[in-house]
Amino acid sequence: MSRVTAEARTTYRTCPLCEAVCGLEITLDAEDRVTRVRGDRDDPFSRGFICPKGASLGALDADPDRLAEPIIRDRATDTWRQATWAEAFDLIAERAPAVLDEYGRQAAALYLGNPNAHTIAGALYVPALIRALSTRNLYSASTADQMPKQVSSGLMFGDPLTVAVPDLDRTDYLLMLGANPLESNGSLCTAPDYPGRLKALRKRGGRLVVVDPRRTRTADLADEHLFIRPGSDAYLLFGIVHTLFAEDLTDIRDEVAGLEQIRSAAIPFTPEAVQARTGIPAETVGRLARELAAAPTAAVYARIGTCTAEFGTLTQWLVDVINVLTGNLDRPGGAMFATAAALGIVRTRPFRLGRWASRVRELPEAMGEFPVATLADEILTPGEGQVRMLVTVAGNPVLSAPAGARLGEALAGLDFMVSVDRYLNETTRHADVILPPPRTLQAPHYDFALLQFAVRNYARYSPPVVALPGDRPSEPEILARLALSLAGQQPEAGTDCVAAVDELIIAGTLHKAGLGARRGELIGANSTEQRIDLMLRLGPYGEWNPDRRSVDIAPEGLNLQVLLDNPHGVDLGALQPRLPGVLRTASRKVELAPQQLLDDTTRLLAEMSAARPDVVLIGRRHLRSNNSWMHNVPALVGGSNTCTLHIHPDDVARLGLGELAAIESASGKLTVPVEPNDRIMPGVVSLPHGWGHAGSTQTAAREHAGVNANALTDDSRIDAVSGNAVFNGVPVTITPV
Ligand SMILES: Nc1nc2c(c(=O)[nH]1)N[C@H]1C(S)=C(S)[C@@H](COP(=O)(O)OP(=O)(O)OC[C@H]3O[C@@H](n4cnc5c(=O)[nH]c(N)nc54)[C@H](O)[C@@H]3O)O[C@H]1N2
Ligand SMILES: Nc1nc2c(c(=O)[nH]1)N[C@H]1C(S)=C(S)[C@@H](COP(=O)(O)OP(=O)(O)OC[C@H]3O[C@@H](n4cnc5c(=O)[nH]c(N)nc54)[C@H](O)[C@@H]3O)O[C@H]1N2
Ligand code: SF4
Ligand SMILES: [Mo]
Repeated sequence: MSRVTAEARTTYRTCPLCEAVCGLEITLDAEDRVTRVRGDRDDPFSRGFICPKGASLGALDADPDRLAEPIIRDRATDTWRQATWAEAFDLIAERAPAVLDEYGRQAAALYLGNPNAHTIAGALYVPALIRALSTRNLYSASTADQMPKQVSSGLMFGDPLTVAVPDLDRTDYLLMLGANPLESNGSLCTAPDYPGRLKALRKRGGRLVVVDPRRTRTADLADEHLFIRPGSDAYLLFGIVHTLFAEDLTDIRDEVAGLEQIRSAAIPFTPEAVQARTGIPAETVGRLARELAAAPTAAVYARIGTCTAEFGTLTQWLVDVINVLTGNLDRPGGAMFATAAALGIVRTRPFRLGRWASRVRELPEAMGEFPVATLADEILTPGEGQVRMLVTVAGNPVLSAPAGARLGEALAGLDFMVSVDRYLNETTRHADVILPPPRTLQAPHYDFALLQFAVRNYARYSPPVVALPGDRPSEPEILARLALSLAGQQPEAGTDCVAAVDELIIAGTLHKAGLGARRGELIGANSTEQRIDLMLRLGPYGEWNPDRRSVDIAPEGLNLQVLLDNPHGVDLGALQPRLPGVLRTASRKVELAPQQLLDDTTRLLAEMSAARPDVVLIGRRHLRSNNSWMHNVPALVGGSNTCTLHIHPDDVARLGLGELAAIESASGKLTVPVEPNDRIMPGVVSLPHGWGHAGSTQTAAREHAGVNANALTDDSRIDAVSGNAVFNGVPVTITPV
């Protein structure tokens, strides 16, 4: 396969495919085709680590089914044709204003998918699109993912982006719940080579405890694995909190508010009381509390399995409550806050939740968004403010949102829909126009979002590897022109829409910093790079920051030139304590007992002894998967990466199942291949999400179609505090087929 020509070249850049931000070494041939991808051994953070997805970046890039040009759908015949960029934007400029004029601004909705967290377009240019739409109907994958963590962090620390991560490389004890980094490579904990870091933890004498309804590959690596009934992590954690108080094991080092309230809230949750709900023996709960308190340093970390559950926000809160009570918040080896190099959003006022509510179900906004679990309601329910037009950017909510099948039906009834996406898929097939971004290698890369959650401070900028032809819009330009077109406007010929957006922001930021005169000093090949330069200069290590944290790599302060000179990335040191400076709460203390969370504990208590369903559904991830959109790479699908129902052999026998089973929930019914698996708890079954490609135009994906697990999840069940979707613990009945 690999064809090395005289003009072959090797370049380096960050992998954009998951949160691990690995450095890649990419070899291209003379025609700019990828011939080899390896881990970048000179990256100080990832040190050569790579996974099968990163290694397939070339195959993904070469995918013949990836859209190269815009396509437009004829609604009457439901057929697609290629279009020019001008045609595509003209159509949007004609159709969108008509919908908005007739029904008002709230008739427009925007859905932002997961890859926005991995692109410069998502970080720097989506905000302009949001402003242009000026609708409250904003939705994203965040409410199918980590919103509970952001809400709990917002309420405890005052800023939803101030998220504590386990100090993986230094901790002596890690209690991990609902995460499987051996498959996912980590989440809200940016740590390339997570598996290697866990092995190192054990090698230096540390202890790893994994809590999961499945004995995962991560559990195999642990000192101890505990099965837990889906959706019950808040009970387990409350049992630990209870024990810490009852046995006088607390060691609080931070300035906190609400200590007495959390102490009394924990009283009913004795280890004995929570045992039946969690399935974890009372002695074990007590022992975990004692171990956490006794370890020289310890961290509790809980991820998606615990977020996408009914008490997701309470669980995330209790994680940090335990980190505080055991003296581990903000200390080396505990749970710490990263210091990302680029200037982020400067929050001056404390985070607030529920500043407005959704129209149909009156669900509270969080971080300016409504829960994706109510997007279908807003489209399907008539009345003033009904959503009639949708823009999606890098998302596939028909496969990723709860009750996704219902959402798909809702999309079919929209008046107008535009998608910015690489593929024609289960969601974008409902669009009128699809605007595809260029090749990944044609875009610059910087991880604005993920480096805020890193286990080591680090920065890396990757310029485009392959030049973009002059007439081909970049994704930032697509977003900027889309923003104009939605308002019925067209840029004048020759206008650089991206530069126009950047100029406003650069000027505003310089003005606020009192540096208006220094515009000319910013470096960079274009306005995007100049913006990054500015964010680095004003950031915590920045050349223009008088209080900067000094680092060896840039004694005069960080700027874009330093990153250009260090294409493998720069190490900015181990995490450092940041309290109390990082706090944005009104009290300027860590809030241990925010009222909105205390209120939800009443419900938690009431549910403790509620009758439990016989069988519940959870999800799972596979190392070679990436939500819904990498199933068209032949090397990644098949084998163990298939859409089967994992079910305990005892349940197979009890339910009399053969090769296929019918699985039914309150939302839908599917027929699935049965895969007996003794690594899952009896009474729990697992189906991965992101499948259901029957009828897809993507050749390989269609051959490995699978079913849409989110046809079974229920959009009426959410985490009450954050509005997050509930994917785990869905009651189902299973019958032989
Ligand atoms: N290979 C691969 N990597 C990925 C992705 C992918 O699709 N494939 N997706 C990326 C994305 S978008 C994200 S957000 C991250 C997620 O990263 P992780 O949070 O590590 O996600 P998962 O691997 O799904 O692990 C979740 C675990 O929670 C368990 N679980 C389910 N219900 C419960 C419960 O009620 N309690 C407890 N304690 N555990 C439970 C599941 O069995 C599963 O093992 O992964 C990212 N990385
Ligand atoms: N049942 C169940 N459902 C889940 C989960 C679960 O664990 N269980 N996990 C949830 C989680 S954590 C997440 S994050 C969501 C993900 O939900 P989504 O973000 O809605 O889904 P993805 O499958 O990640 O879709 C990404 C889309 O972006 C496109 N894309 C890829 N790269 C780019 C790019 O550079 N630019 C543009 N414009 N488009 C691009 C892809 O073609 C694809 O259509 O799913 C959630 N859904
Ligand atoms: S672990 Fe994530 S970032 Fe690293 S190579 Fe794999 S997909 Fe890319
Ligand atoms: Mo996610």
